Amino acid sequence: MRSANPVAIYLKDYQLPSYLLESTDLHFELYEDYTLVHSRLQLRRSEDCAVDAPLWLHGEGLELLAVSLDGETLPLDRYTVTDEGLEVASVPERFLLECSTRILPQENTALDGLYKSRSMFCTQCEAHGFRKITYYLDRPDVMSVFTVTIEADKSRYPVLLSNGNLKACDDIEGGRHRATWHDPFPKPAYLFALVAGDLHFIEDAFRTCSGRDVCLRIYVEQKDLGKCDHAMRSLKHSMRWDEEVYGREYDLDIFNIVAVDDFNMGAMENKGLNIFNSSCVLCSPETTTDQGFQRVESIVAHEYFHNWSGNRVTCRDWFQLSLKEGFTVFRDASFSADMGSATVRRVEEVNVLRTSQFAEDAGPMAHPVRPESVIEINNFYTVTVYEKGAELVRMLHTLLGPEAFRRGSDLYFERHDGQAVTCEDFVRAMEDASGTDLVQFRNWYSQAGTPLLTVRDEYDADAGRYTLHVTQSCPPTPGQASKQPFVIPLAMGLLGEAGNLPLHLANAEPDPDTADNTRCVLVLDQAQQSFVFEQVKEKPVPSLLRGFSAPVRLDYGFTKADLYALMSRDDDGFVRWDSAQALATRVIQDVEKQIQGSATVVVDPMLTGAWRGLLSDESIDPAMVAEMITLPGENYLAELASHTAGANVDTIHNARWAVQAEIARTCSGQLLETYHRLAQDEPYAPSADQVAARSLRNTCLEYLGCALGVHLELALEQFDTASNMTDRLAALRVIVFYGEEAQRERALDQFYRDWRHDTLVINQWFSLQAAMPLGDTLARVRELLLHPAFDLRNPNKVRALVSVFTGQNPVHFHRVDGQGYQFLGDMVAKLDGSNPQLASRLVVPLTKWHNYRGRADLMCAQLERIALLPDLSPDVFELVKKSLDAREPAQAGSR
Ligand code: B3K
Ligand code: ZN
Repeated sequence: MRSANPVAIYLKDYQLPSYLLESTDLHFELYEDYTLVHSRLQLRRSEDCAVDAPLWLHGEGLELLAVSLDGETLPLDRYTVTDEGLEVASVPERFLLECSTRILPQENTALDGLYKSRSMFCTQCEAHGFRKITYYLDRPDVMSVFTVTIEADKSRYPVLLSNGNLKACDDIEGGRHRATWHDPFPKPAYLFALVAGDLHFIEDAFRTCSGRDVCLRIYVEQKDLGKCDHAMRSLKHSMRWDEEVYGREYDLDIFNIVAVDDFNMGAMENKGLNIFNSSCVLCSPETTTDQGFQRVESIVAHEYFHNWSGNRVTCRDWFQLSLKEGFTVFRDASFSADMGSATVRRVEEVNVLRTSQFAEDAGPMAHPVRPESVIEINNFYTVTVYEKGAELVRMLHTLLGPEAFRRGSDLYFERHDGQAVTCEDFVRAMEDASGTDLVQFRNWYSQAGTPLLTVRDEYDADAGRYTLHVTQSCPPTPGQASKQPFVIPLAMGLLGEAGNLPLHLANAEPDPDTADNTRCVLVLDQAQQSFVFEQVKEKPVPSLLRGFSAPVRLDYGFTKADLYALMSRDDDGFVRWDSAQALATRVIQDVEKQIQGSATVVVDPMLTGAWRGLLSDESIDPAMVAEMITLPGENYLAELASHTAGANVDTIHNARWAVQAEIARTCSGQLLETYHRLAQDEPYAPSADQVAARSLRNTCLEYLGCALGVHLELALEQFDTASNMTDRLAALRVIVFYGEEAQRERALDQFYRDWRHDTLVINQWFSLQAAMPLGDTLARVRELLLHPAFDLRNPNKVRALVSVFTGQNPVHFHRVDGQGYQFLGDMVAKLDGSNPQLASRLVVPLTKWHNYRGRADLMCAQLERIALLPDLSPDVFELVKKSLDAREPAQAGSR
């Protein structure tokens, strides 16, 4: 690794800012080969700061042209410029600092700061992008009122946007024009945004609860104007929902969204000017799947909700990132649950948690929801900070109840409006508003790792007494050898022969708020606890962790018969799904053992019988049936195996495949019947009913296609006749995954010819090929890198091809010859110099080396190779270093 290792910064070293900004005036002159940025910063020494404290401004990659203080050019001996910023010695208590810098947005391939996406200028400043624009106090606890003037060529860049309200616009000489924007809300620099381009918009209006009219606009390229309606509808639903559910009203007179093609993530919540990856805005039935529609709805909502949880109340420092992200993910998840099927949404969330977050928590990058040290903050926009962070807020909601939770959020917003605060402030507001002691709950913020609940039970038939013994533990994680107990809400019920039993918990008052006495929430807060239920007339099956009430793993020792009972009869939709998954997991694991022992493969008929029952039960929401009969994914099965002997990807793949084929064979009658029954002829709508029907129908199609291609003609026909992308892509997937080579190639060619004009659709075409189980997929992926539609500078394309291959095609990525790892090493080497954030995301699959039996050495060899790359970015350095450090000497070489 390079000698000057990047250093870590620590939460414990936080210090208040020495200087504050009263106002920020920026003037941008945009040209084709450079941009000039003139800043006027009105600064003031903060109260507790020493009189002789120098002023330090962040700045990276800037060419300083001029700097003056209170109108006087600063002599050279008054300031120092380094790679990281500008220091000015002996400044007065209050002063105006003016800087002019030159930057090169057209050469900015990192997509951080001001850059060009195709022909337009745009910005991305979170977390540290603003310091690449001008010298500044680029930290979230320094907030300032911004006035921004943008000047550019009028014909190339007719639209000039920044945060807040438009104050003036006029033409100037040389075919140029300028616009001035003013944002009255003080904000940290990470929420600054600028856009200049040849953009067109759709417009709508929203009347807020207090009767103010807000102008809503979505700016896109002219060709995409027809694909903005769903995003606009989603925005209006979000605005109304935040008023109704959280009492939050929008504050400016305009709200703008701009779509850009080159963007490192989904979207960014800049004040009044959200910038979106075009893949998270543009939708049409012809080009976008149901999943795509849902993604747009939830991301639009997420960014909108940040206006309160993030912008009005922001983070004191980046260690507090989950303060805004965890809370906002919880808010967007509740919104999505209200817009569609709540249980299906919950299932999707839990799949992400169990597959990605649990794996992160068990690996070298494990960190608490509020990390204590960080080398590169961009590496901490993780499933732990986002999704586990949201689970923490959800647990607070469960523990306090909806009313007290709402009092808590009201108090939080009221108390901290306009401030930069900490996770502690959030919890304290919840505590103060509810009167609940949350001291121990705070362990969730400071301790990493996924807790394990071990549950055992006893039934005394004579006494009618049922006892649950619950033990909680949490495995060690880097830097945290032992853990204190967590506060864990365990939502549960007891299932009897005829349904859920009434609960009589010994030593507990019945909860007056719940009319339903068959469910309760046990609050675990010790390493070991027992709960006694009286008047239990029959031996029940416990229905545990209902709704996934806490982000934990559960070990109870269910028999297959228990799981079958729960999946068929429990009241809780989540538990029914979870039990179906657990049953399928057991059966797949049985088959894994048979394959390993070279025994004949026998798929337990209990599973196929259960699947037949689900397919025939028209009383269940088809979307739920689809989720229930979809077998657990290979990555999830690998994550489970990592807690025992370690994953063998080939055995997992073959076992899963064998079970899928057996279901297809034994349920073909029900699958066919369901497929035909759910055909729709009304025009496409992304409505819950239609989405549910398509989801189950296409799940059936996949089963039908996988059984040796017997029913492939259904997929071929659906591919030709589909009227929407959901059905077309589902059919293409079946043809490509299970068809013969000629059928597969013909369909792929056809799809490419039909959609070559639409880059977002072609990304799906790349992804499908990257995920192909048959053939030499790696060779295909390498070839596709050279395809004219591929572009290494566009993160969407890199993710569509490379990340889908490394993340969703375990069998080919984990090839026994290590070629998959070598390929990833090559890609990281290629991308690290141009886009470190993207490169560091790509590395993640290699950091999971400890999960894969027999492959760890090969995976680590690539990590070592990457470590030796010259000028490695801090982003990639941090991941690689932490992964290699986690390798114990005894393990090296033995795997
Ligand atoms: N806040 C942004 C993420 C910024 C990522 C910077 N590397 C999007 C979001 O979570 O809403
Ligand atoms: Zn966010």
